[in-house]
Amino acid sequence: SGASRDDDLLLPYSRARARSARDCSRVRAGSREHEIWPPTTATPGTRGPAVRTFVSHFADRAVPGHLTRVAEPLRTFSVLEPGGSGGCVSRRRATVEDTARAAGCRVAQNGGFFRMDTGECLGNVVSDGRRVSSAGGLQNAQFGIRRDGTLVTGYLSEEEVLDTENPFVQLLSGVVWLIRNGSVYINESQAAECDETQETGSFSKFVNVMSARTAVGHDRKGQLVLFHVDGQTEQRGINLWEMAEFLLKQDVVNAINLDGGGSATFVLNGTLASYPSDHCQDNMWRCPRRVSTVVCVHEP
Ligand code: M6P
Repeated sequence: SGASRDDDLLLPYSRARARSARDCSRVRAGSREHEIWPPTTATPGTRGPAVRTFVSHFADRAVPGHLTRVAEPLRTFSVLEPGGSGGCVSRRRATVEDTARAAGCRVAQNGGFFRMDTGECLGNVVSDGRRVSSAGGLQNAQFGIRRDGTLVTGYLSEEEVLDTENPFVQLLSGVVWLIRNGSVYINESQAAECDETQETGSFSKFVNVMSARTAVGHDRKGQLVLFHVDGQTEQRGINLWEMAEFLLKQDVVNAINLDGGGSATFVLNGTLASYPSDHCQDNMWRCPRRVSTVVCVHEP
């Protein structure tokens, strides 16, 4: 949202990416490209999420954010609907604080994309074993946990999402598979994914513009990793390349980009701990946007 078309022409890349019919086609059956990571048990003595606060330099800009690692995500990580159970079907929007407080999250961030005008949850949403929204096989980056604790990152057909042998207990959709098996996967994502899921502007702008950003993935120890940086579209923050580089240095093996911009929100123990870019009704102040799904780290 808020993207000016003219700005795109000033950027050093082509805005006019030819849209192939495949981008937003729906893949119902068969197998799509994705990575799986086997379940791991936490080393004894690991307690709760490890939250790190940083102010890091990205091309000389100091950008604040948080990196959170979660051991045993199967027991402590949930995708939550906005305002709790039933939020997607009723197209509810809620602040991350409201959703996180009601669920007792120790750490919470905004999650999946949504339609800014209707509040509709976009993509796949499986929340604590309940499938509450469907991507219908649309190709966007997915991150999920299966019943046995297997971490899944990448693309999934509708059939794979609906698997009953080892079903997803948590699943959400992003836009752009940032890191695949230890390598940056942004160019491939731009060629393969449906960019109608984001409202920032052209797919190139979405990838390359400075903004507040969030991501989810996992590291080489099988810990779930949440990432957040503050920003304001076109003024502050980082682009997707910078986010992927940062995550690679943190030993992240697979990660997807979640909603950013005015949606980017970090909540610690129920309290807002980020500087959102959305304006309040009084333009003097900034207010956390009411968003769609939330990624939550809670007690086992
Ligand atoms: C809307 C308002 C602004 C916000 C802008 C950009 O105009 O909500 O407060 O800054 O959108 O939002 P985003 O960075 O999420 O695209």
